[in-house]
Amino acid sequence: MTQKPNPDPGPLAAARRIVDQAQNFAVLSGAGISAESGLATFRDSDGLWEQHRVEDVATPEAFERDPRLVWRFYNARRKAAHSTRPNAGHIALARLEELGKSVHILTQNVDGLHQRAGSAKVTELHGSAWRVRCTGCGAKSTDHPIELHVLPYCDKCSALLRPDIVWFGEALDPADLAAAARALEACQVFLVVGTSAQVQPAASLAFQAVELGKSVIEINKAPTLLSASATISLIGLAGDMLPRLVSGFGH
Ligand code: BV8
Ligand code: ZN
Repeated sequence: MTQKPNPDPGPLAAARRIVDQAQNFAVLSGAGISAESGLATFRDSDGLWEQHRVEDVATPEAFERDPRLVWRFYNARRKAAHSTRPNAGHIALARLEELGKSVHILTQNVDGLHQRAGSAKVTELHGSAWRVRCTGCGAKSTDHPIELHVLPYCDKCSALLRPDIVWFGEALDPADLAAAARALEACQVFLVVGTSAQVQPAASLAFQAVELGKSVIEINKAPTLLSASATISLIGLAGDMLPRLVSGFGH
């Protein structure tokens, strides 16, 4: 349920001052930043997909049990992401870099919209819907049609191909976690945008930022588990709040 945006410009004005004065940013983004591009989030739509909870479809067990169902799920996500475009929230984060700030995006999203908006430093903590991995030889590839033929097989070793996505119960890539730790350490401001801050270990980055004394600015259409600990919690839509936060938008 969408809460009324903060009526009082106080927190937004305070957040703008922090952003204007800082040079180094890390951003943790979740499905909520892509919602205004028309992409479903995980928990707003109560996660139902073809009568399955997402957690039941985005797991290695689900792929073992019914790879066709899982490929239909990811083909639908690829098609939806392909037919939309970055929204004002993604674009505002790319603009922050154009203003000469250092911005490292740590996204839980697999849609590729931050890169399409022009953000240069993006770590996809949960993988990418656009990358495919062979279950046999491990080869990774991105040269596939928007919707892959079901079922897709490796042209090198003929084993089954899977989305190169971190499913529930799978470990994140240690290199991505190391990059996230470096970005967290180096930043002055840690923006948390459009995430329910429930999925670990990604969500823990936001709480570590609080521990490290960073300025943690949350943007979400509703309060989350993080809101009470954030330096500033801005209630509103990412596509509306982020442009107002990044000076040079003339708001
Ligand atoms: C692992 C890829 C172990 C798939 C995803 C109990 C405690 C701690 C951990 C666990 C636990 N029980 C289970 C676990 C483990 C589990 C976990 O955290 N589960 C949760 C549900 C409790 N974690 C894992 O399994 C991780 N792996 O632990 O491995 C291990 C370790 C070593 C060795 C072997 C194994 C792997 C997690 C990654 C799973 N993959 N995605 C895919 O995308 O298809 S997670 C999935 O959830 C997406 O990445 C998504 O981004 C992410 C988080 O969800 P959000 O992005 O936050 O989206 P959500 O819908 O929840 O919220 C949207 C938010 O946006 C809301 O707050 C809403 O208010 C807001 N919003 C909406 N519209 C807007 C908006 N805000 C602003 N503007 C708007 N317009
Ligand atoms: Zn192979």
